Amino acid sequence: MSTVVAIALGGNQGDVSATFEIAIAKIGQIPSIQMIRQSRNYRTRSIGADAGTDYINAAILVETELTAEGLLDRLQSIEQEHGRVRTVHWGPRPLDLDIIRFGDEIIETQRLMIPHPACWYRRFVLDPWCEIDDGWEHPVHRETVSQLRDRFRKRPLTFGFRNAISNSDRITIEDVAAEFAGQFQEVESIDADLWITTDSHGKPQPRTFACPSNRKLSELVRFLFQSAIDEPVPIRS
Ligand code: A4P
Ligand code: MG
Repeated sequence: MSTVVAIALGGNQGDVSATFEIAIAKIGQIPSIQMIRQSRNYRTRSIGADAGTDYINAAILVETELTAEGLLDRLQSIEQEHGRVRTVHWGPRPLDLDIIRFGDEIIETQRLMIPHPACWYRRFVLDPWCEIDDGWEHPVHRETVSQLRDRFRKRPLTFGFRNAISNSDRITIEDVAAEFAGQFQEVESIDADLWITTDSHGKPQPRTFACPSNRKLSELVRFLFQSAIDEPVPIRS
């Protein structure tokens, strides 16, 4: 049985476009993988405190007879061949290969979270993904890839905070409004484009970002907003 899989590529060290070309060729040469489509490469502003210089991001769509874990093993060995040394979380890297979708499966194990938990709000993932798989519906958020992406193109975006402001690591709506002036508007209504909450119980809700209790809220909120609004720029080849 074969499964349609979307893979996100990212990198910000070395000649990333050349690395992508080699990595994509290697993925295509795995006997149980057939390449379907490849997006353009995009230049994207680096997200994360220690993330380093600009990234290049892209996405591919493949079909495979492998299991999700089997595919992850192969992708991780390709990452390692390109000199990935895991030091800082969200740190600079020559090549990052994330499985963003594995058929319609929802997988939550120690090694794998599928669909990728950040895929629905990061423009550097959504824009390339949209080019190759726009009509696929996210099984949790119940919106297609292009619907997820298009919501973040609106200006101003509307957002709501739930419980997040009482967290000991305080970030206020005023802080966010000052930092992202003109791009966001706070609303009380449930129809906000993006919700931030510290309730991480229960199933993830559409458009809601639940901050894990072990992460620094103010930092995560900044990264979240930045990755939701930063416009990726396609690179002409
Ligand atoms: N893992 C769990 N789920 C998956 C999945 N769906 N696909 C596990 C792949 N791996 C998955 O990943 C850590 C572990 O995640 C793996 O061992 C695997 O078992 P990692 O790649 O070693 O760690 P990481 O990349 O440092 O962490 P993470 O959370 O994956 O970082 P992100 O979220 O990938 O963010 N800015 C721009 N502009 N563009 C980027 O691409 N990327 C990052 C990294 C930061 N800033 C960026 C970009
Ligand atoms: Mg990764």
